[in-house]
Amino acid sequence: MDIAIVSRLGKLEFMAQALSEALPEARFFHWPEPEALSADIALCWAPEPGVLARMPNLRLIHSIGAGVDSILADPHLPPVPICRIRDEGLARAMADYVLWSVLYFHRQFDRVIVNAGQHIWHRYEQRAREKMRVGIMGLGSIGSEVASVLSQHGYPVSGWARSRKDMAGVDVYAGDAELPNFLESANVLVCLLPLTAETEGILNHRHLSMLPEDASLILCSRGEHLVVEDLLELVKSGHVRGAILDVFTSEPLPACSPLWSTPGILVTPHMSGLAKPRDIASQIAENIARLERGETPHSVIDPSVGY
Ligand code: OXD
Repeated sequence: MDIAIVSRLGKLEFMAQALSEALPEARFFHWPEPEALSADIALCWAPEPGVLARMPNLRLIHSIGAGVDSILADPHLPPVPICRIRDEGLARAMADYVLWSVLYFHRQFDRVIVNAGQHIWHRYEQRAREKMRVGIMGLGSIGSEVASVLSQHGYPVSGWARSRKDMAGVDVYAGDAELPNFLESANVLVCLLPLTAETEGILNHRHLSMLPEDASLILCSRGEHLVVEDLLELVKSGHVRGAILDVFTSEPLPACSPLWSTPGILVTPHMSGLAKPRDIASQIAENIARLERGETPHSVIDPSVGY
């Protein structure tokens, strides 16, 4: 079995290393080595468009992350299944990140940190947890975990998804028609949507202005969801209180980006959830074994919806 690792980020040695323990007989090639083009399986992160179409033996494309947007951006994909990573550890880590971020705004650490820098002792009134409604955009495996952790911590939680779902303890809104009502009630908006043509730029002036006064944003899906200038304008005008941003259209975020220095905005380095290479490798190995047995691999995505 020949496995190609195809990424514009260069050689992902850690992936070959983790997988060779699980698949000792496999041979690994890193695109652009010419042998990579004859591989049966492609493990991808941001592949160069057109490369996968040049692999005649390809039977499976596997993302090495939870997202597949960087694969689906290739307009010439061959007709083989595309799988993603679905990792409980990653979902739990993202839930921790979001919980911390919600507490940061709820308990006003954003303001206290600014005051501390100026040696100001000021005790803010404590806002009741019940009055901090958290609105989660995207109720897939990660969004559902985040919703359940926040609800267990006593926060009122709403969720918004393309289609309706039933989730205990979560007020679910669905589709474009219900987006305004969802946004109007969210004191903290958390974006965990997959990146698709429909969701790109969804965090724009129109939608962010629907949030109540003093609401905050937590973004840990993709940078392309956010229209940065619109957020900057709404934070400067005070309509949006602040934001914690973990993902950006260009990563690392360039030093000249105004996001680094705008008061109220905290930048973190795409750290909200990192799956362990060993866990990624064991899911990929399991999917390859299923393919060999003629079974459908786990976590196959639907390219027509984008996740
Ligand atoms: C992922 C990510 O998609 O880390 O796994 O963004």
